[in-house]
Amino acid sequence: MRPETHALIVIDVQNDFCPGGALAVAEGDAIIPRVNALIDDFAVRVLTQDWHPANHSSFAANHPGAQPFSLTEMPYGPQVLWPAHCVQGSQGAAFHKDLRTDPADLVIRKGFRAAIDSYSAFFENDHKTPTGLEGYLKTRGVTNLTFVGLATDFCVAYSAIDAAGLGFKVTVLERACRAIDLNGSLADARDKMRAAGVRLEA
Ligand code: VGL
Ligand code: ZN
Repeated sequence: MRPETHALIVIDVQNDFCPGGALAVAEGDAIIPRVNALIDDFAVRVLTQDWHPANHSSFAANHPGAQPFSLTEMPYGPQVLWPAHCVQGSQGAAFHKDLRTDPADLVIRKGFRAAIDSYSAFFENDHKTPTGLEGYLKTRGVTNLTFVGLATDFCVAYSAIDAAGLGFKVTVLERACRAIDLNGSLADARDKMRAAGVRLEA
């Protein structure tokens, strides 16, 4: 068991990001046995849950004429338009049934404001509005974070980069992550994580 200064952050292991889901990540469910084993190994465990209202501005369907996976410009910068996913209270937003959720200390929801997306567990996509997770972890004395989950190149990468910027020592355990990989987004995210001081562990 790792010390109380080390937290496992499990990003978005939800039905919509697993095969058959609305924004399925290839082999998204394949990581679950590894994630469950890690949950036993860490004393501090946090789960994140992507949690959007049906009118969320990141959904292509809410932009007349826009195709899923196209880019748009939001007041806070460029934003990918996604298929509708992780709608609050839907089966797609629920955690995968095989994920061991009972041992979680905290479940933090993100993306609940219609006008702004939130990939990161720490800040919304304006890189300013906090989710509160920094305060939770720091007031508990946590210094080291290990990230696993979905998807490597979006919510995992944004969370890991923000965490490094907040002064945490950060590892992304890639074998317990899977990527969307949209137009080279995985290679790009790996470069940016390394540049931010995130340790990538196979
Ligand atoms: C995610 C796209 C949209 C993720 C969430 O969990 O990586 N990606 N919403
Ligand atoms: Zn989302």
